[in-house]
Amino acid sequence: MTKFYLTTAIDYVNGAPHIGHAYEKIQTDVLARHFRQRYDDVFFLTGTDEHGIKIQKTSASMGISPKELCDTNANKFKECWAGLEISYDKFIRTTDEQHEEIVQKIFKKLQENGDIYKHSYTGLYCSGCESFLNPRDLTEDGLCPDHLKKPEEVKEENYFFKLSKYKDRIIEYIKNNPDFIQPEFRANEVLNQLENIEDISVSRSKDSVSWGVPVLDDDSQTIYVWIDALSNYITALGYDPVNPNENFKTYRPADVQVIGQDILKFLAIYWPAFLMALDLPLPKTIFAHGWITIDETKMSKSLGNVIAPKDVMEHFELEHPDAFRYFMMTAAPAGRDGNYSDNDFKEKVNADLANNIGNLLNRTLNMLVKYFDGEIKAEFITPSDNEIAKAAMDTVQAVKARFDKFEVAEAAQEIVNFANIVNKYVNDTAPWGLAKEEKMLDCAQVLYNVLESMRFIGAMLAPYCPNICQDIYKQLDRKEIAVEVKLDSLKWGEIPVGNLTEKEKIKPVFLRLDSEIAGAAKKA
Ligand code: ME8
Repeated sequence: MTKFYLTTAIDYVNGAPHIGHAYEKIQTDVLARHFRQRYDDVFFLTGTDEHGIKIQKTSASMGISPKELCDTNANKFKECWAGLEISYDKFIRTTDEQHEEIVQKIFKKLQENGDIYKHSYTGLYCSGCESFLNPRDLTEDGLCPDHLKKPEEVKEENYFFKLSKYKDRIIEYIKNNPDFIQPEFRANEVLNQLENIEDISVSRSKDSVSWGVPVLDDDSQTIYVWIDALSNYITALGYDPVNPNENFKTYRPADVQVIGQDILKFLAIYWPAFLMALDLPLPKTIFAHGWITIDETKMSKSLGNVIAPKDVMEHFELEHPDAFRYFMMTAAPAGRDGNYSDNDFKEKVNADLANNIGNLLNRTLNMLVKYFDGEIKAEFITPSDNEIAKAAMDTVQAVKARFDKFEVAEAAQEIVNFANIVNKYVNDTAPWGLAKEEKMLDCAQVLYNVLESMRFIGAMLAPYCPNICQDIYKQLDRKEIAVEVKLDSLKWGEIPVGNLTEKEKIKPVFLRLDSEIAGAAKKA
């Protein structure tokens, strides 16, 4: 049995989901759907991070309880993921009773192991980061560099975790495991941060933060939100420091944990240290994706430029999320920043999904009907060592290699490159010309090559565009579900002899988005 366990960051519920959150969840979903096409047992975890000072303050300013705010917003995230067809296996909320209980036990175990001690402390706390900041990391004006807000001076007696004790082991682990931090260029950043690492405060007094998990046997202290949040990756599998659970053993450690680069320190330093302290194996890869901007501007409530996925879906009157999923996944190379604009979105999906892939299928099916009554004969079936078949098989290997490095945009580009090759092949061989010259067998074999190529494309692209690819499969009269096709089972020459289609059945799998559609949606 091959297993694959992937996770996302869990989102703070002090606001509603936007396309930055969506970028990460779609990316992890595409990975999950791809690896389901390769492995026996894939477990995909996502959820929401519901404790801490930000939620306490936001709910207070709205005059509702923190739990009410969490329930309302956790539902917004769930609805948003449903609309984007995020195929998670479990959605964890850090307010789940079982999670809270295990977080307390984890904290207790760290205390018993001597990794946690009490200490009086004065520090600068940024509620945006939910973290103490080092004075040397502030801007010249004394602001948090990420949130541009003045951190609050906090004087408290807190529990501290001996992070410094694990520093050398983490450095060694990063150096010995080049796959641990991906993309690789992020590893140096983490190694630099590790140079200055000190013990960290892992609780706050209940008077300052009441919305959180209380320390067992000391409810004057609330467990630090990052211990609480990071633990979700093991509590969701049923980890219990006292009673081990089989399900936990099946999936641990995570194969890839997808997060934004802004929280890399927490995942690549704090999290491994906690796991080492609990004597648990470290995840194989932490993958840090880049930042998504809108029209080249950082999204912010104050600028009023925050876009939710449903804004895009409604604006373009999309029937399903495929085009949006596809665009987001191609918006940036692995680990780099990306941008959304209505115009780029429209151009990209029109070029790749409508023109390149959709038209290729459509015109080929129309020629099959026109010249051969929509029927495949035995002599049309081409050998698997022809150039197009070889390019198709090579593309499957290239896509798999890209996914092994979590290069989702690059994998999509491999598929598009293959579609380009097939388009060029059609233009070069000109099957309509062959038909005119009455070279009917040559013409039929070109069409067969294209249809087989489309079957390969449908399977490889399905993790990005499950609906469009299912339509491709329907057009090809396939009985299987495109997104469930096992990539290693893809063999050339499987479109069978017989009637494949007829005029009335041919439909475009993706209609070009044009400004009229967008305009009409706007007016409505
Ligand atoms: O950080 N572009 O929650 P969060 C790309 N609760 N990614 C973005 C983004 C953008 N514009 N905005 C946010 C937290 N993200 C913690 C995580 S994990 C144990 C706890 C990403 O709601 C961000 O990088 O602020 C993070 O990975 C995720 O969305 C949740 O962000």
